[in-house]
Amino acid sequence: MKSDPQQPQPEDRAAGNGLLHRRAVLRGGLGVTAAGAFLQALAPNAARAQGAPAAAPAAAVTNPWLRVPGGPMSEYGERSRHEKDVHRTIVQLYKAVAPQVGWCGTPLEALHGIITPSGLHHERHHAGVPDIDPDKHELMIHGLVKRPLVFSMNALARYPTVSRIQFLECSGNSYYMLEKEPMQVTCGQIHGSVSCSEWTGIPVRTLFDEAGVDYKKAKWVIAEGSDAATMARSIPLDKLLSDGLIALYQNGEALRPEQGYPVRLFVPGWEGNVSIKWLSRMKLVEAPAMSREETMKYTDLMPDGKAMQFSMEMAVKSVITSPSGQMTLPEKGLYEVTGLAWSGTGKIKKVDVSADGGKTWAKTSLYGQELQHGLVRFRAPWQWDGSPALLQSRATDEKGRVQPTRQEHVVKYSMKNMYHYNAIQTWAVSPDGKVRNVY
Ligand SMILES: Nc1nc2c(c(=O)[nH]1)N[C@H]1C(S)=C(S)[C@@H](COP(=O)(O)O)O[C@H]1N2
Ligand SMILES: [Mo]
Repeated sequence: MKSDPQQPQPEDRAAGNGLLHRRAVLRGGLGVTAAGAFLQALAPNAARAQGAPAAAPAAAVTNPWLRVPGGPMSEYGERSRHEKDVHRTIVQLYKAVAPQVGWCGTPLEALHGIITPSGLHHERHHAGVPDIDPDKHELMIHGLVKRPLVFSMNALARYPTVSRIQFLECSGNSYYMLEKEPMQVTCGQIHGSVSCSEWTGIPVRTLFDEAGVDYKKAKWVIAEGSDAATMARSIPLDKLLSDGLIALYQNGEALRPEQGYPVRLFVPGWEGNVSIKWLSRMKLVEAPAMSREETMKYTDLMPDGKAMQFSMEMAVKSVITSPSGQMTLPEKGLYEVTGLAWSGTGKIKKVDVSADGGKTWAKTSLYGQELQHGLVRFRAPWQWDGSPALLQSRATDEKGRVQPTRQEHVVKYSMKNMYHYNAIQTWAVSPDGKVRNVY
């Protein structure tokens, strides 16, 4: 019997319920291979591109932008006005009394690649975004040091810098997944308190060496911001010496005010809360300060009612960003299952995806894997046959740590613990193409 070129061949299948090998889709030209035939079905205009006569006059010829000159240059660019639907969703828990307190997640479902545009970076402010004049802002390093130092922003700008592409995740990210019923919102509204930028700045070690830190005595650093919350966290000195960054720039330009302009601490792979924005001082001390943010907040409630402190490393995690919650697949056929993976404990080694709720798993191709604490983009082709599917992704890091299931996560902590949720996300696709969050 002749095989149907529209259908994937047995050797194209990577796992159950339609997951394909990437090579099956990428090899060969349009219409030549079986997978090429699916691609052609996705692009009804492909025939025109291949030289076949167009069925109707091409609309492109009558489009006004082809006949009149376009707009002028601009001094600072904006995205297309047709892209305004891509935005953060603002959450204000105390809107009436404190509208500036809250957070807004990155719309992960609308992103491509691994860099978060600065205008879509997630935000979390405890007392709003201060409007800081860099000429009046200073950074002080003091405590267990030989020479307490105060830096103007102009002085900081003269130090040697390094750049790194790294994620920043709020430890409260995904806590909506502890709701009794799965919330029916977008991927970004649940998991979007993670973003990834190219951060440029001065290694913390450079400034600590200059201040002459008493490395025998000092064990912790209290970092404080100059927003109205004067948020402060204690951070182990060793961590800051190994990769802490005094960040001045984000994606090639000065930090955005929302991200800590003119200077923030950046602590790679650790919960966002310790990356103090609007950084004004770092005090070298022997023991942690036991600030509000490390006693009543940002501790992990355990099943026995005790709370664990200083669990600042972010765990291995991933989420499928497309298809994802609130999307509708228009028809059966070929889709790319894609998403993001990250880990505070090491590089991402692999991400597997399942279309049958975890019964069978397929490998994905990874982009950004070489980055230490970057976001990794994973991709796998999926031929949806119109039947119900349960899409999942599962990340493994280089130390062999594997993302847990939701069931495994919720028994590890108290159900009231708000932090460090990293379980596998399941998106259910129903025959009408609707994608929902399910447990
Ligand atoms: N000074 C100060 N630093 C801060 C905060 C803050 O409110 N004030 N929020 C913290 C929290 S909880 C997180 S998750 C990150 C968020 O950084 P972002 O807004 O750049 O995403 O900043 C941290 N640093
Ligand atoms: Mo946070």
